[in-house]
Amino acid sequence: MTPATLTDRWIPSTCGLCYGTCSILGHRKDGVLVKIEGNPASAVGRGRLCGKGVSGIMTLYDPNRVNVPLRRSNPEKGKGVDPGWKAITWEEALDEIVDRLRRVHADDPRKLFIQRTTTNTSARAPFMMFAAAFGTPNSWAAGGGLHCGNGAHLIGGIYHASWSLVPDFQHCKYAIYFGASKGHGAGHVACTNMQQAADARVRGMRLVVVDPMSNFASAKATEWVPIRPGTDAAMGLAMIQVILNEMGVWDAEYLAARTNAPYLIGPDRCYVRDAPSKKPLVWDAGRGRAVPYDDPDARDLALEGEWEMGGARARPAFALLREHVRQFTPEWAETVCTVPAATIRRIAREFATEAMVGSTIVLDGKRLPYRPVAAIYFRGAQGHKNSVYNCYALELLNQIVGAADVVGGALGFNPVCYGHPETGKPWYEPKPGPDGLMITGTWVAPHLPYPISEPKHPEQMALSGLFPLGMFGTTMASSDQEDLWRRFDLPYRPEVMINYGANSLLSVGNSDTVAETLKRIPFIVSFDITLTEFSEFADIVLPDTSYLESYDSRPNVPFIFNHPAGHGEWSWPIRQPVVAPEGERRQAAEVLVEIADRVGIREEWNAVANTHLKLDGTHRLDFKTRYSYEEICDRELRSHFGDDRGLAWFKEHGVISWPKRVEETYWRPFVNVRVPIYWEFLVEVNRKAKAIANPRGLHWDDAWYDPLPRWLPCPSHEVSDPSFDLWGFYYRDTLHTNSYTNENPWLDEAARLDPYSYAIAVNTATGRRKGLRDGQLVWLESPHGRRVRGRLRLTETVHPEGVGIGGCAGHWVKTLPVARGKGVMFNDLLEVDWEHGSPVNLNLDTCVKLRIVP
Ligand SMILES: Nc1nc2c(c(=O)[nH]1)N[C@H]1C(S)=C(S)[C@@H](COP(=O)(O)OP(=O)(O)OC[C@H]3O[C@@H](n4cnc5c(=O)[nH]c(N)nc54)[C@H](O)[C@@H]3O)O[C@H]1N2
Ligand SMILES: Nc1nc2c(c(=O)[nH]1)N[C@H]1C(S)=C(S)[C@@H](COP(=O)(O)OP(=O)(O)OC[C@H]3O[C@@H](n4cnc5c(=O)[nH]c(N)nc54)[C@H](O)[C@@H]3O)O[C@H]1N2
Ligand code: SF4
Ligand SMILES: [Mo]
Repeated sequence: MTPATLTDRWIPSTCGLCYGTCSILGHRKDGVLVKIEGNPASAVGRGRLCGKGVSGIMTLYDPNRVNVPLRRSNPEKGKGVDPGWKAITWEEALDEIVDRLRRVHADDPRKLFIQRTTTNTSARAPFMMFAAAFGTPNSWAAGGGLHCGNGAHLIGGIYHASWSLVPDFQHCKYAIYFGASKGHGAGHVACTNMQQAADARVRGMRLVVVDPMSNFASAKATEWVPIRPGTDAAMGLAMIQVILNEMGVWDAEYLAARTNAPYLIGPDRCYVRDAPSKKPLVWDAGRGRAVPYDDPDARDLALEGEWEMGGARARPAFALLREHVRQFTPEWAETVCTVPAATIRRIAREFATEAMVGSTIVLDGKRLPYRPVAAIYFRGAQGHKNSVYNCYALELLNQIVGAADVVGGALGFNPVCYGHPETGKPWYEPKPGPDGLMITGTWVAPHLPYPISEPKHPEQMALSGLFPLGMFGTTMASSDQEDLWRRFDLPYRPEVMINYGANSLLSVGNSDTVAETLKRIPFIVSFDITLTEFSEFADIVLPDTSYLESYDSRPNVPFIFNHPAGHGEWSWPIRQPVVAPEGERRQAAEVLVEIADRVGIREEWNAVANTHLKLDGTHRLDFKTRYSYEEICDRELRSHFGDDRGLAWFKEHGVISWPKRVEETYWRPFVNVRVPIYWEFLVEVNRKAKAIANPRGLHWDDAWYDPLPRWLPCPSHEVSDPSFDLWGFYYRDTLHTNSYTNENPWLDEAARLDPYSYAIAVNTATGRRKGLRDGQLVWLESPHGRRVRGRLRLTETVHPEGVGIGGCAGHWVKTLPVARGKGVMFNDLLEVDWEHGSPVNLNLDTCVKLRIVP
């Protein structure tokens, strides 16, 4: 121990036990981390930590951490097959990796496949940058995005210029959660939101939770509404029908000024356009004629009516929406989603009444729209084949009453930022794009949610060229991957895979399918902190530092990913080592810098870093020099906060904070952009994608590409064998993060004390009817013949048709002795193929029809 470490210090950093990235203080005594607490100086967490955050110390000091590079000696790969690990030196490991990568780079860079976990956000920038510098379009986050974000982030981006949304906890009076637990068991910016949700409860905010199981949000809610999995759009659409047609409530001013509701639609379902400018037309009732949507003199844009335009009839998009939803009566919805029509009607009425359309409030001396209601959706509602329509339909609830990014409404995570008062950085705001519709001011995925790119013959493993609404696709690990690739003549196959942490064996779908896809990849490198089920398939494992031993200048992926919404402060924290790394562990980002250099892509890497991290002026990297990742972090911080506030300043202070302006939090009235309540662009996307897919024999159903949302069934809703009478779904346990923390002994102990964490929850009446007992071991069987076993918990808190399974459990490797054999591996019941993916964004369907076999 050096004298420098023989100290007693609290070191500010960032939690990495889930993507919530709460700011922490690590108490280091004589070089040993003895305690983790929340950092009250940061708006991210506000000094609070969840139980997982506190337990990070056990992950850091896990005796099963990987400490040296490893090479497999057993060429045979398979689930449960011992790789025969042999320790090698870093030099040997890097030589072999670089040799492979050089060959792939020279031959076809697309043969490199990169996988990273969303759980530790520090992977995001360096691995995305490496993929871009290397020239491969093939990267994904395993179960991340595929389960939680393809639809939700797309809709969040299109409507809020944000990754996702939360209620304005400070002002909202009535929030409805559809399959989300933000501010409770999981979700984004968890710890700040938990405090804010608690304060909102004290203030009297009503919370209605629509969920097949009464989980962590429902436990604190005013009302739990049990719903059949995968049917949220049915309930959402029926609510819209009640609000628009039974109640006749909508926010005409907002819809006319900030959405495409007034755009005229012709019989071809497309915009009627102005001849010279090609701009969509609206009907100016003030002047009694059609004008381009952005005509500055237009006074009264019509939302309803019908006009003859160039020999055809044209109607405003809003009129079409109103007409479209008439078919979705609450009585119809009840047959689909099982929520009683009277309940749907009541909740719709409560929502629209509480919205107080037309009301305003004065904050910071500014008169602002006040709509204290929010419809929130996330993983539960979006994790389905019908992901896009579910989120689209639910978001329209916010849109029709004008409750988006205004006081009390549904808030995106910080889509507008005017920067630190001294530097004006970071600065971004949404801007109008094609046809006046909003383009996000900042974004973290490779492509923007809008404008939607033109479908092209796909040349990516995920076929993403053909499915421009998706982030990630099932074909990265599907059973029909080879068939689909052949159909589209994919000109290469993955040859090298680099993984950062993600455990795709557990997190994607059934592990047999995922294993088969991995076995076909000739060379796999995995950066790991412990040896997981994924590591079993690796050729080389590199010992990574954990979040408590690493640098990151942007752990919260500023700011739209994991920074609290709502009024208050901006905080930009960093992540820094709380203790020095043990053994030969090296931070993956530093290793990537070295690999990039040795492969010969230093210039590309530096160029990508300049744009990705928005380095400016003297902080830009010149192409010839090699910079350590730590130095790149320093330059990013100085670019934003000035030369006095580089990494050294942040190591000392941990976080920089400044007040939010009201125009940033409640930006909607201040930024002149529109959002689409009618997805005209889908007509063209469908036409082009279909023209490419049909000749390749891919079954194409236009119903998924309607410009207005509808409910379409998932495969689980179409199973005809009556013996499969239940719906399986999963939920996050508040005690665990995905498959990661099952190995943490404190969290495992807590989970073993919890009756539900590792069990199968079934409704008591359903269980009794089947003659099942609480605590009994049973098999769950899918219509595809997949089976998992677990212990039953009979409870009133699950939908009578539901089978609720906590977390992402079921580890089998000996190197995870705490996690091994715990919990139920729900994903082993899921198919991963074209049929079980969304034909719009390739999201995976995560509900499955089941039967219980004692
Ligand atoms: N049944 C079920 N399936 C799910 C989910 C679920 O809740 N239940 N959730 C879904 C969702 S939304 C997501 S995002 C995915 C998540 O799926 P994954 O991305 O696979 O995430 P985790 O299961 O959390 O596994 C994270 C892995 O990263 C490793 N890790 C953690 N920190 C570090 C680090 O600093 N360095 C390195 N090298 N490795 C590290 C951990 O050891 C762990 O193995 O799973 C999806 N699948
Ligand atoms: N404690 C904890 N926190 C986490 C994570 C974690 O693993 N553990 N993971 C992080 C990640 S990667 C993500 S993506 C977020 C996800 O955060 P959430 O969106 O909150 O994730 P879930 O708990 O998977 O799903 C929310 C609810 O949806 C319900 N649900 C399932 N199917 C349906 C359905 O068809 N319709 C409706 N209405 N509800 C349904 C579930 O029962 C659950 O209560 O959390 C993040 N935070
Ligand atoms: S919510 Fe996530 S980031 Fe925050 S303390 Fe808990 S585990 Fe850490
Ligand atoms: Mo996720």
